[in-house]
This record gives sequence, C-alpha cells and structure tokens, in this order.
Amino acid sequence: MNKEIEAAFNDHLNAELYSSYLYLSMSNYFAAESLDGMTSWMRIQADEEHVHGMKFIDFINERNGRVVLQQIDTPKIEWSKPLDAFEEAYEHECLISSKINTLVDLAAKHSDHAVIAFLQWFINEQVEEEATAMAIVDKLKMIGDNPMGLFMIDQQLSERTAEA
Ligand code: OFO
Repeated sequence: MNKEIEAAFNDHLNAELYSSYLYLSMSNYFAAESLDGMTSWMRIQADEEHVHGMKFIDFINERNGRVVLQQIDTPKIEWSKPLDAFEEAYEHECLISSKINTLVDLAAKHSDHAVIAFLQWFINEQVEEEATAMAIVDKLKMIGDNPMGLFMIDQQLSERTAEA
C-alpha cells in the first residue's frame, strides 16, 4: 500500500472512531435528559461509526498496509439542547465527508483505483448520513420549545433499528 495513502487511512480510521466516541457521548447526554429514543438512535449511530472504522482497518490489512491506532480525542459531554447536539452531528458528518473527498483526491493522485472503489461506499454513506442528520435538525427546529413535539420526535427516533 502506498505510504501516503496508508498514513491518511490511519488518520481517517481515527476520525471514524472519534465519530463513534462523539455519538456515544451524545447518546449518554440524551440518556441523562431521559430522551430514550435519541439515546438509542445515537447509540446505533455510534455502533455504525465503529463499523466504519473497522472497514478501514480491514482494508489496510488486506492491502498489506500497517494499521497504526492513534489516541482518540475526548468528546464533549454536554449540549444545551437536543437541537444543538444534532446540529453538531450534522456538521461533524460534513467534516467527515470532506475528509473522504480528500482521500479520494489522494487515491486519484496515486492512480489507486482499488482505494477509489473502496471509498465509493463511504461517499454514498455520507450522502445518506448528512441527509438523515439534517432531517432531524429540521424537525427539531420546527418544534422549537414544544415539549410534546420533542416527545413525539423522541418516540419516532426510538424506532430506528441497527442495520443487519
Ligand atoms: Fe458518518 O462517518 Fe462514518 O463514514
């Protein structure tokens, strides 16, 4: 595996694991707020990000690269309201999308088509994840400070199940 791509993949797998940490932290914030649906939704999101990190690990190993695990930053633990947490989740997804785009550019620079093919799955996933987070942000903005609205969104989010 090209060394520059290997280093960038190691950095990116750290970013995916940080995403998992961040969403786990948000999940615990929602638990403290007794928002069970959001707690569960974010926990599933955290699990998915962990899987994303594992996909990078598997790919690096398959290509005879070397996985180097790095320290994972401590995520924040408090948000002022659910809307703030979901807005931050949306912004974080946009950041991850831009990092994936940079990886694609790097792979193109080295004409590594296998890497580009691998990253294609993440490009599609990010489109979905940005849209999902934005849809929740929009709903939370719509309800404002209405507790009944928050209760209903929380109920809706409790219906999310882990992907098989
Ligand atoms: Fe949602 O970030 Fe992974 O890819």
